Amino acid sequence: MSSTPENGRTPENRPHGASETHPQVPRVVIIGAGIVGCSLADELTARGWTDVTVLEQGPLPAPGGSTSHAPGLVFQTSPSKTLAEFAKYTVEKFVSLEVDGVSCFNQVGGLELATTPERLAELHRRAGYAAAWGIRGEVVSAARCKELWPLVDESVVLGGLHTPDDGLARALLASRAQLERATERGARFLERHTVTGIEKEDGRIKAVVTDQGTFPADHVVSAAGFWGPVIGRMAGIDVPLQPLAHQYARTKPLPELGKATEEASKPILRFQDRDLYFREHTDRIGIGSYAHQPLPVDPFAILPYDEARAQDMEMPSSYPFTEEDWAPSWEDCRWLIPALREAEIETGFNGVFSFTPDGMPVLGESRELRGFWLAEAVWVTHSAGVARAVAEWMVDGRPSLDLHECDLTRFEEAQRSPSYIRERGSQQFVEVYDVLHPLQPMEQPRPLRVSPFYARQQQLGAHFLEGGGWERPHWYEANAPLTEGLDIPERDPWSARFWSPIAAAEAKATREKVALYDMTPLRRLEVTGPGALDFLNRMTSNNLRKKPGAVTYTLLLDERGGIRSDLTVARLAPDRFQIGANSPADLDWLTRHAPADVQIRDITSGTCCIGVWGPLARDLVQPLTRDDFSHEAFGYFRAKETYLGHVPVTAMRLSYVGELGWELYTSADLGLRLWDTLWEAGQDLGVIAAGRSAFNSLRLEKGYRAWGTDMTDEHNPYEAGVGFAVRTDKEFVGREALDNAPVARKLTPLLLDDPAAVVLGKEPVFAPTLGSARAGGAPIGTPAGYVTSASYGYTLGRCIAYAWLPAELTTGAGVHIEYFGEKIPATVAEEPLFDPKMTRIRR
Ligand code: FAD
Ligand code: THG
Repeated sequence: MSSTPENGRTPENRPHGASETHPQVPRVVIIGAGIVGCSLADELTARGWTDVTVLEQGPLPAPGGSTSHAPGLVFQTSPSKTLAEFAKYTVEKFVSLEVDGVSCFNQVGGLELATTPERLAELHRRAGYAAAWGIRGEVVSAARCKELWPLVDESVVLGGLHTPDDGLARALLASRAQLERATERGARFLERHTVTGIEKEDGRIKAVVTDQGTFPADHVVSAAGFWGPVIGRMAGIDVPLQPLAHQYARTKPLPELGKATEEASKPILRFQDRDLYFREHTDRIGIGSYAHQPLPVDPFAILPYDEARAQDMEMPSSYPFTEEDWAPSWEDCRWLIPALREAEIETGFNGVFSFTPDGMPVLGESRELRGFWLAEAVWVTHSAGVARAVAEWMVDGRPSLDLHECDLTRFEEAQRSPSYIRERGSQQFVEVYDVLHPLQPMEQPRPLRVSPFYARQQQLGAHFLEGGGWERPHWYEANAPLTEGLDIPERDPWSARFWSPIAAAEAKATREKVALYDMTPLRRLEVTGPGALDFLNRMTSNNLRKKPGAVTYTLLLDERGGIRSDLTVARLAPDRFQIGANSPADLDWLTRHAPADVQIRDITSGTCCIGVWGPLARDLVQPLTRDDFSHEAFGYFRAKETYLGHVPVTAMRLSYVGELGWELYTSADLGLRLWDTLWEAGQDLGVIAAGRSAFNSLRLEKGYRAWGTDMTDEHNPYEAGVGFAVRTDKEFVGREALDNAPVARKLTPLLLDDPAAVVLGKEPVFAPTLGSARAGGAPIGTPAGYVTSASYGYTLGRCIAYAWLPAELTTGAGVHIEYFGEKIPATVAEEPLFDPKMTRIRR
């Protein structure tokens, strides 16, 4: 078997045994021959993993899952770069696939319509995503929309987003093409094989049991679509998805379509203002609606294929059409497309597919059951991209794209309850076409997780947003009086949402006095045991071989030198470390690699943290303790276990906001007492509570990266600007890859030229083509990259935007950021933008 430590597999998680016929390749069983199962078989066999068995309960090639009736609209544009990349690959692949001379993709283009000013603005924003992720698209006039879709009533349309490379996937044809290609390479597809059980041994997958016999396997991938939870239960693994029915109908032949000969020639059409989409079916129109009430389906109650057929259902995933749910949508269709006023619906059904709590797929290998993979909750649109990523992950140990938004580990325990998954999944259905602000929190179920200071935060008028299930204060109404006299530029209505000028006052108070920040949601891991130091030193890039009391900023890299996370590691005792981490994937990654003499525990729940930061932080804390908190006795990036008043704390002298101060950790039961102790001690100093809005501004002024937003495993430390945390003179995972790490692009700080302008993140950045002639002033140029994080820098009086841009763009270079279709001038700046000499922190 070709797995080596280089591909992320330690000896303990290597697949046991190789197949008898192919001693070199592992045995893979894929459950489900929908578009995902077929694509995955193709991608795996293309990579030489040819011992692939696909088990499908229904008859091939249309086994009765979601793929069997998907109308196949592929709109590539998404706020998520990862989803956009999946979709781009799906289009690229399906365009080149054909069966009997018929292409698997009909590239008719895409058109999204606006009938309200809000939607038109949103389409400009979506055009920005398209430009940022490299998808062709432009906002066009109502007249152009009419040209593209003559049946649309031009008088109600304000404009549209035209994306010429979108189109229709022929999902069943693409399944067949990939099935056939995989079969030629050695894969077998077994129809009418219903999986009934999963056999495991020592935490590893062993075999898949079906009604036709047992199939031994080294790797099993559940590509069972909305049956995922059923397969998951057999494996003892939660699969956080909710199946919901969605209405799709076709009209009778429509004379107004003219003499249609092709299956479709007009762009696929979206009318998001009424939760509708349209496509042609030769002389008919097909219409899908998300406007109806959510119709959740119990995945455990879905009928087997033959029983469904016997009950007059076309297939298990297709429920009878409910007229009453359709009626309002039909009115909306007739409003937009007058030709439908005389038309009738010929057929319709309520088709089932998967919704997750955050709308993203669920991908990856289970840590509890090694060799058991999920590739679930995937649209046709993303299917080939997902299949490629999962195949790379299985074969090479790592996907080439950043998948953290799709990682099965991403849900916290509190986000895995059946009721959470049902509620959130249904909400995703409702919101599928809504105009969503990037900061907009979910509304239910809340509050879910709160810190011990929650009651105090409420008393101070905290405005909470939600993240990872946590209630997080963004600013406090109690600080409103501090805005008096501040010169804060007015904002446009969009960027003014989920924002308050109070954030500016909180930032100022942090720079000038002292503020308390609730850092409880910051993930904390405890690593203990005799092997802990060696283990962490091997897993991360910086030198951790320091005396107890040291805190180190360090990076978790993968074998290719990509940044999996950035951590602070505090050595609290010779064999005991506390890690400040990012996503749940950090725990997963470390646990997978940990030897037997190292224990890792997530201690986030049950503990809490307050950041006390600002020039007066020492004046606040020192009187509360007998320990010496002077700069000499308690240096920067040092940790101490001590008492503040009655409260035992672990104090760490570091600050993500770039001011003097400490992170103070204690157990949850003592949290409120800690807050009250600090609050009381700070009264004479003018202490305030400050929220994440100020926090994000202050950290960007210091240039501190946020993992997952500014940098991911697609980036190496040098291009991300965190090379200072890499010690090339020691051995660690990813070390070798760094010797040839490219730095063609860089995470680049930009300052917007206009002090009143703001952007929010994910906007495209235009730069003049390097070396091009510059006639007639500064040209806008072409999309050269995209913004990661942005925030107004209140201390600087300018909006800061970090962006991935070509490394040739050096300080002073002029660029443009597109915000709602407008090109906003910005300039490459020198970092850090604030306190480059670190005089505020190191004193
Ligand atoms: P499926 O196609 O459901 O395949 C899973 C397979 O697993 C099934 O064939 C099933 O029989 C098999 N299976 C399950 N349990 C077992 C078992 N125990 N043993 C053996 N086999 C098992 N997406 C788009 O991108 N664009 C669209 O326009 C679009 N429109 C849609 C319209 C409707 C009405 C619906 C319902 C869905 C639509 N989708 C669309 C979503 C899309 O169809 C699905 O997301 C996609 O087809 C899922 O593919 P899959 O391979 O994961 O699942
Ligand atoms: N606090 C703690 N752990 C954390 C974070 C935190 N872990 C995850 C995430 N946040 C890590 N991110 C950073 C980023 C920057 C710094 C700390 C954590 C930082 N950097 C200094 C600098 O770049 O100048 C010091 C670096 C050094 O001296 O090596 O402070 O917020 N506990």
